[in-house]
Amino acid sequence: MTDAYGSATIHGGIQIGRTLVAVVMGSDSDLDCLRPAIETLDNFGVAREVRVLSAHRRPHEMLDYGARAADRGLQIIIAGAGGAAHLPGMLASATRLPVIGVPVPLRRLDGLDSLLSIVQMPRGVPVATVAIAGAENAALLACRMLALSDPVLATALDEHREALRSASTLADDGLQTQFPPPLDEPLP
Ligand code: RP5
Repeated sequence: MTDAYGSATIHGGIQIGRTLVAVVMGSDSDLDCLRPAIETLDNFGVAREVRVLSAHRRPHEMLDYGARAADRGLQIIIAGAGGAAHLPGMLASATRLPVIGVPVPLRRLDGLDSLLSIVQMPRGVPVATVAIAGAENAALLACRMLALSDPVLATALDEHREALRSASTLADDGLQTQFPPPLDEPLP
C-alpha cells in the first residue's frame, strides 16, 4: 500500500520503506510521551525507526548512532528525554541532521527541567525544541521539513491544516450558538 509519503508501505503495522526519521528517547519510560510522534509519522506514512539511546547510560553508543545517522540515510532525528535531558543536544553535536527535541515531563519538576536542558543549547549547535510533551508537533515539524521536497506529503499537510481550520470554525459556531450575543447591543 502506498501512503501519503509515497515511498512507504504498511504491512500489518510494520512500515516498509526508506527510513527517514528517527524517534529516539533516553529511556523506555519516555515512550508514552513520545508515542504521539510515532503515531503522527505513521499517519503521514513517513517511515521511522524508534530507539532508546541514553546519553548517560550508553554515551558511546549514543554518539556513534548520531555520527552514523546521516550516512545511514536518516534525514531528521526527533529526540525526547526528561530531567537532565542531554540526549537531543549531544546527538546534535554528533550529526549535521536537524534534531528536534521533545522535553519529557517527569514527576518532580513537571518538565521545566527537561525543557531548559534541551532548549538552552550553545551557539553553533541548534536543537529545534518543541513544547513540553509536544511530541505530535515534533513529528509535524519533521513532516514539514520533508515536505519541502515531497509534494505528496505537502498536500497531506495542507489537508491536515484545513482539518484543523474546520474544527476551529465548528467550535466557534458552537460557542456562538451556546452564548448568543445580546440583541440590544449589536456590535458592528
Ligand atoms: C532520562 O531520565 C530519560 O530520558 C528519562 O526521561 C529519565 C528517567 O529515566 P528512567 O530512570 O525512567 O529510565 O535520561
